[in-house]
Amino acid sequence: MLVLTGAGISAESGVPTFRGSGGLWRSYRAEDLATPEAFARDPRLVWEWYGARRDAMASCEPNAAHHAIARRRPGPPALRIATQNVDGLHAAAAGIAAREAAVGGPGTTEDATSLLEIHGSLFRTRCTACGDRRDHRDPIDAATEASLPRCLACGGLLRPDVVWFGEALDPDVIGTAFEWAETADVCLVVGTSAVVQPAASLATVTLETGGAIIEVNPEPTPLTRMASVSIRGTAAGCVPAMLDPDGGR
Ligand code: BV8
Ligand code: ZN
Repeated sequence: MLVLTGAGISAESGVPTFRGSGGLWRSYRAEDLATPEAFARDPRLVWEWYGARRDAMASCEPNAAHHAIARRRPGPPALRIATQNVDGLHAAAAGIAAREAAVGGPGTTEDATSLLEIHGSLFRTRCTACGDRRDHRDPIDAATEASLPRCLACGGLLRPDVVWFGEALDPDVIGTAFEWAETADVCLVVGTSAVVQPAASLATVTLETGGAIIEVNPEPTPLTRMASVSIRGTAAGCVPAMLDPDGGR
C-alpha cells in the first residue's frame, strides 16, 4: 500500500490547509509566497511566513490518522508513505511508533526507507549559496534581512528546504515515490485536493498499473471518480478503523 497524504491529514492536528476556508496566512495565497520569485523579491516576507508556520507547529501533534499509519507501516504487507506535507507530523508519528514497538527507533532503516516528504520539510534549511542542507528548528528572526538565518558553512542566506511552485522535486525522491506507486496494490489518498502535480499523479499511476485508489476526504476531488471507494469522512475519523480494524486489541 502507498499512502499519499496532503494538508487535510494534518487539519485535525490544528495545521491550516492550503485551500481550505481561512486560508493559510493573512491574505496571501500559498502559490504567491511558496515560489522562488517571491523569495528572490522579498526573502524577509517569505521567511516571516515560514517562521510563523514553524512556530504554529509547536502546538500541533500527530493525530490518530498519523499514528494509525505509522503503527501499520512495518506491515506485512509493507505500507509506504509519500506526503506532500512539510509539517513533519508523519516523521514525528514514525518516531513514536518505533519507540512504542521498542524496535529500531528514530533513524532506523525502516524509518528512512518508507516515508518520503516529497515537498521537503519546514524543519530543514538549504543554503542558497553552497547548498548545505541541515535540520533547523530554531525560531526565525525575520525582523530584517540582516537577521535572516545564515549558513554556518559559508555565510550564505538560508532558505526553507521545501519545494516551491515552479521548482522541480528531488528526482531521486519523486522517482522512488513513482516506483512505490507502480508496485502498490492500493494507493490510499488522504486529505489532498489532488490539484498539485506531480504528487497527484502518484495515485493515477497506481491505477494505471493495475492497482486501486481509495480516498478519504470530506469533499470530492479530481481523484474521486477514479477511486474504487471514496469515503466522505475525516482522516482521524476514518483512517484508524481502516488500517487497524480490531483497534489494536
Ligand atoms: C513542478 C511545499 C516543474 C511548500 C508545495 C497548471 C496545471 C497543472 C500543473 C501546474 C500548472 N501550473 C503550474 C503547475 C505545476 C505546479 C502545480 O501543480 N500547481 C497547481 C497549483 C496547479 N506544480 C509545481 O510547481 C511543482 N513543480 O511542477 O516543477 C519543473 C520540472 C522540471 C524543472 C523545473 C520545474 C511543485 C509543487 C510543490 C509545491 N509545494 N508545498 C510549502 O508547503 O510551503 S505544494 C502545497 O500544496 C503543499 O505541499 C500541499 O500539501 C500541497 C497540495 O495541497 P493539499 O495538500 O492537497 O492541500 P489542500 O489545502 O489543497 O487540500 C486539503 C484537502 O484536505 C482538501 O481536499 C480538503 O477537503 C481535505 N480535508 C480538509 N480537512 C480534512 C481533509 N481531509 C481529511 N481529513 C480532514 N480533517
Ligand atoms: Zn552555505
